[in-house]
Amino acid sequence: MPALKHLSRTAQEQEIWAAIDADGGVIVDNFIPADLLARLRDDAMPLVRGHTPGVQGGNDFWKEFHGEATKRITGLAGKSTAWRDLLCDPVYRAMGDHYLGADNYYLNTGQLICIGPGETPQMLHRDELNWPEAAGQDHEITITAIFALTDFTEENGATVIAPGSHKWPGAMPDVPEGSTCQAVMKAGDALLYSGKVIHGGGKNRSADQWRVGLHAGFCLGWLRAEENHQLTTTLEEARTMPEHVQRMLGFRSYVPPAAARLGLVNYEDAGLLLDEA
Ligand SMILES: O=C(O)CCC(=O)C(=O)O
Repeated sequence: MPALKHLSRTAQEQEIWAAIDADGGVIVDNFIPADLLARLRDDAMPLVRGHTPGVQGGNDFWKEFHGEATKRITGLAGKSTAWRDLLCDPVYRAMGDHYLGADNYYLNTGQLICIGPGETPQMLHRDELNWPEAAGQDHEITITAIFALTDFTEENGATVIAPGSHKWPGAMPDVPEGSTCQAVMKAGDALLYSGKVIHGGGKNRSADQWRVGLHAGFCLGWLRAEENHQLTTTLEEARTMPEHVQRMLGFRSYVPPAAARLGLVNYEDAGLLLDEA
């Protein structure tokens, strides 16, 4: 039976990266300190209660991918100071720096994914196929964490993942029977995983449990992020945020290691707009 390794929050970063490299993902137990978890839940749960499941627009593929009994809440940076604090977590940042290069990435999305009773299994996928032309390289173009804000159980839709599938050839190979497991986690744990590993949200067989995860990944700075953070966060709000959060949301321009700058304003770094308040 395939399984993911569990590591403790105090594990050496190299040990965490080695587990991701070997299996495509790892669970870090107690990733989020208890006080921060409580603040995240205080911020998140009213949003979850006020949100309607399913998606309004889009085609049938999009509706199925989203999930008819799933609530997805984005634009979190403007809604939760706790999320901003988690975004600055040193191990989470180190994961981005290690796989994508320091200052070489942005937040792809930071969304609550709340899988409700009766939800069917999400189609299995690789996150990097958001950008098919850039996918399939030896290096990562995206790397993600799913933070458990409630317990993730087999019954309530814990993420399904195929350990080792980040090394399987082909864009989206078949997933043999018996090659997946579920990322069963306690609230506060985190699943960290490669953009190449095959995974998806699990089926929620419970009568009344909502599985709430904070699905938050990074992508290379020259890729278009899934979420349009600059339309959900105002310039005024961005000015109050830590510099790292401003950068993650794209309010600071991308200065790649060996090419032109991207995301400029008046042909200057967009960060000047923030600094000139
Ligand atoms: O919610 C989950 O467990 C995974 C969701 C996911 O992979 C996605 O929507 O891209």
